[in-house]
This record gives sequence, C-alpha cells and structure tokens, in this order.
Amino acid sequence: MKRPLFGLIAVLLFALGFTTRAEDDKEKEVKIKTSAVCEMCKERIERNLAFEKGIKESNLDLKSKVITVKYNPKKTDVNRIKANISKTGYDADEVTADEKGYAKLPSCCKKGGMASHPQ
Ligand SMILES: [Cu+2]
Repeated sequence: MKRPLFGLIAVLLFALGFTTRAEDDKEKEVKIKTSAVCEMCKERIERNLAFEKGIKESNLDLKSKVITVKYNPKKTDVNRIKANISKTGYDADEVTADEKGYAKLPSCCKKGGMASHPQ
C-alpha cells in the first residue's frame, strides 16, 4: 500500500515544481515607441509605469525613444501599458498622448521640445 502513495506524492511534487517554473517563465517583454524628449520624460514615464499593476521593470532608451517594459501578462497587457504612457502625456506606438496628461508636461518635454531646447 505504501508504494503507490509515494509514487503519487512524487508525481504531485514534480507537477507542482513544473507549474511554478512555468509561471516564472511567463513574464513578457514589449518594446513601445514613445515621444519622450529628455531625461525628465524618461523618469516621468518609468515612474508612472512603476505604479501600474503587473509592471516589473521598464527602461526607456532616449536615443531611440523606445521603452522596453517587462510585465506579468496575467496582471496587465500591452494596451494598458500604452494607455498608461499616453496618460503620462506621451505617444505610445499608435496610441497618441492623452490631452490632459500632455497639457501638464513642461514645455521642454512636449513634442518638438528639442527644437526650443537644443542638446
Ligand atoms: Cu522631457
């Protein structure tokens, strides 16, 4: 009687370990083109994304204006991430900047801000 029970426990433990590992692997990464201009934009976007549920990490590259976001697909999705960036006042791929968020940005951070503040 003891052997089948041990076998069952072994199988259960194996399945449990497998499931846990599979969930860790489910973290996804997405690259989104934004309209960020400067270091302040980068910080603003990354800070607001950090408050969004399911976001693990974000890093905006100012040269390409592309932000790389690591997220948990069970808690959030690409559309929500883009909506968050838009609310902050920036374009996120095909999603244009939210007007209210954009209006709050300092002038140097608005689109084309580089023209008035070269460097
Ligand atoms: Cu800026």
